[in-house]
Amino acid sequence: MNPYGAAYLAGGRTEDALRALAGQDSDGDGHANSDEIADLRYPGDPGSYPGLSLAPVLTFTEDEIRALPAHTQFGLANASKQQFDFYATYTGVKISDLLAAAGVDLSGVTSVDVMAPDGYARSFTVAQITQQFPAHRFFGGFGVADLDANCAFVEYPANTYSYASGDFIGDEQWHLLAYEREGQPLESSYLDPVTGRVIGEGSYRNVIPPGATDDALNQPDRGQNWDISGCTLPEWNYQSAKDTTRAAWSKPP
Ligand SMILES: [Ca+2]
Ligand SMILES: [Ca+2]
Repeated sequence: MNPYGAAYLAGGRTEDALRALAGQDSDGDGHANSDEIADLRYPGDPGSYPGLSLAPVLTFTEDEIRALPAHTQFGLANASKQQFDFYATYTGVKISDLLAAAGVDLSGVTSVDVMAPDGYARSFTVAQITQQFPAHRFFGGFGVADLDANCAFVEYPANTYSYASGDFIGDEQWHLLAYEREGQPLESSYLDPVTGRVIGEGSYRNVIPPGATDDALNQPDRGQNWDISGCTLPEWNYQSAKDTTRAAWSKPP
């Protein structure tokens, strides 16, 4: 967490906390937080401050995004903050196609950063944007029917029933800006005024394929922030696995 976020957290994450921080210089770059925000700079990043030249902003409308070549892929979506990973079919535009349409020259670029209004932010290498991901396998046996409601950690929609565990998933896997799931537009997100959280999946989702030639890395894994105390299946050591790597999620022999 950056120093501005830490100060906001310490202040109680309220509007009063924001006001109290306005005149402070949380990141120590010599500029008050309110001045940085007013000039579209990051109050938690000393490398960003008023006076720097701004990067150009290009805006795509939904119609423009949908006019680009569409790609559809079925695959595993790993969720880290909820109980269930899931398999789904997403349709969208390859991020590489989007950048090409925007005329972005990727030569010499060191990372492509994705940010979303809910606070999601992640950096990707150019290869993770421009190259097809390795094929991955379907993994069954992690659903409610197999492990019961407390222990399950994968949702299997009906269109996964034709897959056997271990099957290679045929679709090309690409890094997508998705706008449809199972052929339906993603529902628009909204700000929940009670929790202050952004709820929902859409209107767009950054879909990152599992993306490894190592099958262990392509397996679903239990969300690390999910309370698993209700799971009592003896053959699964959930509590210890929770504290180790995702590779520990293989069922014991
Ligand atoms: Ca500052
Ligand atoms: Ca700053």
